[in-house]
Amino acid sequence: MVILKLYGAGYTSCTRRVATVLHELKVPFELIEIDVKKGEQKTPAYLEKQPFGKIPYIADDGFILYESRAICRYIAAKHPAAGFIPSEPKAHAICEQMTSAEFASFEPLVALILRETFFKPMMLGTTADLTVVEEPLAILENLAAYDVILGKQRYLAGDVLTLADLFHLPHVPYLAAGGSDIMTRKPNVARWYNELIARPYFLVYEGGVKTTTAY
Ligand SMILES: N[C@@H](CCC(=O)N[C@@H](CS)C(=O)NCC(=O)O)C(=O)O
Repeated sequence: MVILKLYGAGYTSCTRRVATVLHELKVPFELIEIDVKKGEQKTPAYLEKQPFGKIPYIADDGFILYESRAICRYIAAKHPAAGFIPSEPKAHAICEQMTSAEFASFEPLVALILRETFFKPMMLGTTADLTVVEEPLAILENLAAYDVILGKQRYLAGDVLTLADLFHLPHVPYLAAGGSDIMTRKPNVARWYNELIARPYFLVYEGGVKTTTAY
C-alpha cells in the first residue's frame, strides 16, 4: 500500500486540520515537513504541486490535492461509514451550514489573532501588538450563536460528530495559548470543546503533527 503523503508543517493549523481527520479515520500518513520559514512553499518545485504557494497539500497514490478543507472532505468521503459528511440531504445541508460558518466567520477572526500573536513573533521575531487583536477577540468573546446551537444538540451539525466540529478545532489551542478563555466561558461551548479535546486526536496539537504509520 502506498502511504498518503501530507506536505505541511506540523505546528500550523491547516496541516493539523488535515491530520485531525486522518487520525480520526485512522488513515496512516507520512508528514513531509515544508520549511515555511525558509519559503520552501514558494519554490518552483513546490508551486508545481500547489500553485498558490501554501501548505498543506496531499499526495494520495499520485492524486494531488490542496486546501485543507477540501482535503478533509476527500478523506471523509473515502470513509463514509464514519459519517463525518452526512449523506441524508437535510443533515448534509446542516453540516454545510456550519462548515460555512467556520470558513466565513470563525476562521477569519481567529486567523487575525493567530497571525499577530503566533506567526509574526515566530517568523519576524516581533512582539505581538495586542491592540490588533482587540476587535476580533471582542467579536469572538461573544460566541453567542455557538452557545445557542450547542444548547440544543451535542455537536455543531446535530448529535453526531461531523467535519463541522473538526474544522473548528485546529485554531482553538492558539486562542487559549494567547490567554483567551472564550472556549470555556459559555457553558454549552465549554461542554462541546471539553468533549472534543478529550478525544485522542487532540494530541496532535501538543507535539505537532507527526508521521503516523499505524494506529
Ligand atoms: N485555505 C488554505 C490556507 C492555506 C494557508 O494559508 N496556509 C498557511 C499555513 S496555515 C501557509 O501556507 N502559510 C505560508 C505562506 O502563506 O506562505 C487551506 O486551508 O489549506
